[in-house]
Amino acid sequence: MTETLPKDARIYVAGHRGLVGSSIVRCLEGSGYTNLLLATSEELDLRDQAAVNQWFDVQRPEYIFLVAGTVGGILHNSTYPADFIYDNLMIHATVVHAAHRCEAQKLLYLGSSCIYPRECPQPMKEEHLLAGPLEPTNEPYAIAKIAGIKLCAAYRRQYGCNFISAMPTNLYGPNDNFDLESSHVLPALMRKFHSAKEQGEPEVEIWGSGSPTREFMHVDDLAECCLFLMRHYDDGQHLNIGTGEDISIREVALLMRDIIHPIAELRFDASKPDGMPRKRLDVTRLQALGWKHRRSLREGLEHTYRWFLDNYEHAVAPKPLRVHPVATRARAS
Ligand code: GFB
Repeated sequence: MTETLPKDARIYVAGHRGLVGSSIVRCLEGSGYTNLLLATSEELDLRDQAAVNQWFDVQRPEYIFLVAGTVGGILHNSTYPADFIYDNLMIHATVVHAAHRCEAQKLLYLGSSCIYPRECPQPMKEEHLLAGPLEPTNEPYAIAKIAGIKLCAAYRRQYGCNFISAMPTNLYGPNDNFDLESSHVLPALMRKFHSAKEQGEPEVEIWGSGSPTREFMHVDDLAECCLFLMRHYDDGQHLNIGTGEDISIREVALLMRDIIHPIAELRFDASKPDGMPRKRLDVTRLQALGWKHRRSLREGLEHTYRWFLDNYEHAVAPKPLRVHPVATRARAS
C-alpha cells in the first residue's frame, strides 16, 4: 500500500483533549506529523456551524479525525439523553459539512459499537447495522452515532467526498474520565480498587450483575488503527475496530483486583443497570486489511494504572459537565 498522508499535511484532530483525540495526537506526533491543527471547546464550539465554517475557512484542514463528542458510561448516557443526542448530532453535522465546504482531502469519523442492536448476533458484523432495536440505556447516543455514519455516506454519495467511518469497541487508557458517575466501567473500577486499597477497605462495589460481556481496547491501539485507516482505507463501508475478544464484567473486575488490590471482595449492586448483555465486534474486515491490535488487556490495564498513579491529581479532578439550559428545567415524566 502507498503512503497517502504527507508528513506536512494540515491535520485537524477534533476532540484532541479527550481519551481518543489525545492518543491520536500522540500517535501522529510520534509518527512525524508536524502540522496538527487543534482547538479546545472553549476556542471553538463544534455545535455552532457558523463558527466551525469560519474556523475551517481560516485553518483549511486537509485531513480530519472527527473524534469529538459528548461521551460517557452507562449511567451518564441514561441521565443526560438530550445532551448525548443533541451535542453529537450537531458536532458530526457541522464538522462533516465544513469538511465538504473547504474541500478537505479526507475525513475519518469514529462511531461506537453501541450502534448495533441490543440483541445483535455475536460477534457483531458491519451488516448488522439497523437490523433491530437499540439498547435503551444509550439509544439517543447510538442514534446520533448512526446519523454520523449516514452523514459521511451521504456526502460521499452526493459530493464524492472521501469520508470514512469506523466503529471502535469500548476503549480505555490515559486521559480517560475517572469520575465515578459519568465514567465507563474500566476507569471507574480502577479508581474504586485504588481508593479501597488506599483506605484499607475490604470491598469494592461493582454495578449490575457482573454477567454482561464487553470487548475492551487500549486507546493507543485504536489511535494506531485510525492512522492506518487514514493512510490506507478509502471505502464507504463503515469498519469495526476491536480485538475480537470479550470478557465478562465479573472477570474484568477480578483482573483489576489482581493488578491493584488483590485482597478486596467484590460486591455487586443489582440496582444499577447491566445495559447490553453482550458486545463483541466481528473484526474480520479490519484484519483482512492487515491490521491487528498489539496490547493485551492485562498489559493495557497495567499501563493505564501506571498513568493513573503518575497523573493522580489530574485524573481525579472534578470534571465540569456541559449541561444545556434545557437540562435544568423540570423534566417531563
Ligand atoms: O462501561 P459502561 O458504563 O458502558 O458499563 P456500556 C459496562 C458494564 O459495566 C455495565 C458495568 O454492565 C455496567 O453496569 N459496571 C460495573 C460499571 N461497575 C461499573 C462502574 O462502576 N461504572 C460503570 N460505568 N459501569 C456505554 C454506552 O455502554 O459504553 C455508550 O452507554 C458507549 O453509549 C460506551 O457505547 C462505549 O458498555 O454499557
